[in-house]
Amino acid sequence: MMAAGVLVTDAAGAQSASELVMPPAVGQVDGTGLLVLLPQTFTVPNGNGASLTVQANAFLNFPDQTSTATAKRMLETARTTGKVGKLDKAGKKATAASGPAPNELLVGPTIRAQPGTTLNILMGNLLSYNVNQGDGFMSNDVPHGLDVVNLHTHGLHVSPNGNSDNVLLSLYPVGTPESVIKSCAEDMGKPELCQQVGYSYSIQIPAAHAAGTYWYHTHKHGSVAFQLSNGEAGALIIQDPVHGIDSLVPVQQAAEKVMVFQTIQAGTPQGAATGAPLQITCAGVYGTNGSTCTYPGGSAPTPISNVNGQLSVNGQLSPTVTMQTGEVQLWRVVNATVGNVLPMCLVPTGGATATPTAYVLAADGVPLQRPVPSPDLPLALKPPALTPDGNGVVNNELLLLSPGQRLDLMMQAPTAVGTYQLIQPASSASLAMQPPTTPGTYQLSATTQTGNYNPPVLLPAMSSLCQASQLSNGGQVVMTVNVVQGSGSYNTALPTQTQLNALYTPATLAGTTGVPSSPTQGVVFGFTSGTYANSTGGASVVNGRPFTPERPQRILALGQTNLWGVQSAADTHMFHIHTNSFQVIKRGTVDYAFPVWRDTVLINCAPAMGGGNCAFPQGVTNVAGSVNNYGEVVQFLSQALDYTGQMVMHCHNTNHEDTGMMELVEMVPADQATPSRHVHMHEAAGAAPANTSRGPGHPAPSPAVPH
Ligand SMILES: [Cu+2]
Repeated sequence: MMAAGVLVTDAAGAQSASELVMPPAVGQVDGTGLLVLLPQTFTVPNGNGASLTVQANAFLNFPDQTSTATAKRMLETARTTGKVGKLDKAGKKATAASGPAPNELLVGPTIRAQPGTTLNILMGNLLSYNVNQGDGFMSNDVPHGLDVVNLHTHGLHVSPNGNSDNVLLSLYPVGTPESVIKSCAEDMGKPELCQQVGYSYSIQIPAAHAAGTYWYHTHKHGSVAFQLSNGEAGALIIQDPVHGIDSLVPVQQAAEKVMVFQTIQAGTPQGAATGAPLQITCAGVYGTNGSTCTYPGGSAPTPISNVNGQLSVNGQLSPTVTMQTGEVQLWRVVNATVGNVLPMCLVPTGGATATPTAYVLAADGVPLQRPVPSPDLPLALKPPALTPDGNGVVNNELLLLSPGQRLDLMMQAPTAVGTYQLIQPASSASLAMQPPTTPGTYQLSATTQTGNYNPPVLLPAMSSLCQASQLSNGGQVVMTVNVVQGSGSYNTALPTQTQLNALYTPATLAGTTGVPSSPTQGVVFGFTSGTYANSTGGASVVNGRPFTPERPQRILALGQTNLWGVQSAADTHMFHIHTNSFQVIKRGTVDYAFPVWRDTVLINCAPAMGGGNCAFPQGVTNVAGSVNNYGEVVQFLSQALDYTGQMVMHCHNTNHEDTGMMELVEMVPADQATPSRHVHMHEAAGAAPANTSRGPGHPAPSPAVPH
């Protein structure tokens, strides 16, 4: 396999100016990886125009041991003196003959680990305490604490407690007043959850852990979208040479491409000098409504114009990936965007006809297993099925890479040369629903339907997805794939489905005894401003309540099989739960052809994906008053296993998460749980409206002493 950071050359040996560069490997000192946040100025290369200069609070990348050791020293100095030194030249910059140096990319470094090992990470927060960033402010339904961080290992089945995958922890920046740390400790009830400048994580990965692509990012409630906008995310790859996809010869021989898709929402502050670096600010990320980003003791935020909304790949805009004719590459794709759904299809351009084929090895880090087809090949993604059956639902499910999700793909180039584009659709409007074709009265619910209206069409109709027309509708090119005439040796082989079926995955729940026949865990994502089922403004809530860290909002008994039913009252959401993956079995009324393990799943809402309220498509009315008119119900099976303790479930549209669309979930021993009860999917509609006021929060302490 290709090592990270190696530049790709095409058949002629010439490197494209905009060839996609891999993120570097995480820097290590004595087996401990370093993730250190520092305000930095980045050049974001643009294969389709002028590069951007962006100031971001991003992870430092380290080209060598010297720079890693330097950063560690700097972190220790900051911890003891409260002063942030400067990185020496070796620590900040490496030079390369051509193309951007790997350490200059606005993306987190890649972490790799094997099952049965411990991930030791020293996280450094060298950002500065700032009342204008809400750093001393606590509220559960407005963005705040933009310089306060922690570490989440998204998708890993590891402990959520102590110094493991604990997102209740706050790592405060340099210069945080004692009083702020103290009030954090009082709020959380545990002083150890309130740390400053540096924190050592120790995350034990079980010996039998599914191997594939995961990711890490900062997960401090109230600032996740802001931090993802700053590129505070990277790939976390679990490799298992015995039981993982890494054990398969075609995978070993394939060139590996790690692709971290991000939304770097940088813009120009009002009054900024011409040519000044773009900035990522609260107002730029969460909207220009001044009140959202005004904190006690702070001043009103500067309005931001022209916020960049284009997806970057490994910190690069519109890069190119070169493939040779017939080549099969290993693509490890991560959707680390703030909240963008990205269709994983390559669109032919410039007269090309054949299209590269994406074969799915793993979804959300777990090898995809299913009945062996003929010919014996892994599942190949196709353009969306518009009236899907079980197979079509699975295809659409995998095709629409949602925020938080990953895919491990074998990408097979056509046998002829050609150019292809990965396209970000312009807006939710371009992903509009297909209304029923026959007039009539239709009913939608979790369990019943009349007429010929079929809830599966609540999947966005997507008839224009995977077509070049997306570009004329305002879509943007995320990445170009250039297939050149092959020469020399390269991988053209694919593994088989039979081989994938022999790899390690969690034990299946579907079809086992004890599986509930109706949902035992019900979730409705919605909002509290105006009506519950309205996407405009207010707190973002789960079952009518915004997040609170004070008490668990849901209890899961260890070892109990739960059937979850999740739907949206307004807007599109992405359900994500920590610690334990789940097996998706049904969307709307359609059973999946085979269950798929995920840790994040898209929850659609008619009539459009990515926005709007769950109004029915044209001609569809709700004829039964007692049946809610929310979006489709997605059902999945899950068990809390191995770990007790508190973790979270939330929407991975991180704007929603930061404004309250999250629950504190506690996993308890089986004998301490209250009996589960069956829930009605629409019961949350009657829940009391949540408090949408910001509450008193905490008075802002005096400004930090400058250093
Ligand atoms: Cu959401």
